[in-house]
Amino acid sequence: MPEHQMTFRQFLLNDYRHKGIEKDLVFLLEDIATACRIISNHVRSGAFSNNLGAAKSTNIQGETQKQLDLIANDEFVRHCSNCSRVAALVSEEVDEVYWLKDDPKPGDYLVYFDPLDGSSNLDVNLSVGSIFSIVQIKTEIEAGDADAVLRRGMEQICAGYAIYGPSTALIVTTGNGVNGFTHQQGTGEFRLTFPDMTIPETTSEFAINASRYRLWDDSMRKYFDDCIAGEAGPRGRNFNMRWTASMVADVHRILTRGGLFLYPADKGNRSEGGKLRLMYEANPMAFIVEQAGGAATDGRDRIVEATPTSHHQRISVVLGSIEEVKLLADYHAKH
Ligand code: P6P
Repeated sequence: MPEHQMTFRQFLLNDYRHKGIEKDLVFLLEDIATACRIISNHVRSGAFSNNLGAAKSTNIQGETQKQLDLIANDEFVRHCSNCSRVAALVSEEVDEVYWLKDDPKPGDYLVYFDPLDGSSNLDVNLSVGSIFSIVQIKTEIEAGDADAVLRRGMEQICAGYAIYGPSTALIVTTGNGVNGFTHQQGTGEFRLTFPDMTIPETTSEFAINASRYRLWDDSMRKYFDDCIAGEAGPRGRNFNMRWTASMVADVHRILTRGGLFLYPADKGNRSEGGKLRLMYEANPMAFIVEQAGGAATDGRDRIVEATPTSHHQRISVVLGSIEEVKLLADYHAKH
């Protein structure tokens, strides 16, 4: 079978044999892929099961939860619980850390996830996704110790996302580059369709919620103004802008054709540290982007080096084509 038709399991077993990933990680990733298949089905049939609307609850972020947020969360919990190595789960949709067993050796995998990212796009039929991150703990931890899950992004052994768009795709890194698999109707397999994804070093496309311009710092405004000034301006070329309000979709576009994604802390969200969450949005996407040859910072420092103080903490996010990430840091230093 040509390499590009390789199934997710064949690819993972190849990495197990030749890249040293653990067999338990292969099984866990297959379970996560199954959860994503099921979530994809729920998303695509949401209109028939009246699932696109709001649940009667809010999450710790104060966001009204969609019914599908809760359904997706349950699928991740159910499938990650199959793996005896998983000690705890951290979900955007659940306030507390979810310890899978209360015994002295709870396991050495931690899984962090946003089960349905961008779910505000569900009722307008735009792409949404699931984001996950897996850390392997190298020290003994105690079940129930909430601080035990405060691990830096550098400790990740795996990160990925599923995008529920015109097709359902699964993008994964285990530290050996980034590979994308498309869900094949009929067989139900995720097949390798985007091998060795890399982000072009330069770009003329950025993604930001420009309605927050009035809240940005001067350096962020100057960078934005110079980009939209086009070829007559200081950048000497025209820029394009995209914003989908779904991080998974924006990051997937950047992985596919380059670009810069920005969600800076601003006067409107700085008291909380920004909008996007470190453990289950910024860290996994930063690991993926760096593995694809891009860069991911908080505007200055690498996101994966950030030391977490709470499992729902937020952070500024700038990620994508490495030259543009570096240039923005220069703007911050100068303005
Ligand atoms: P805004 C979705 O709620 C999310 O967490 C990311 O997926 C997305 O990039 C961002 O927030 C959108 O934020 O302020 O534009 O709605």
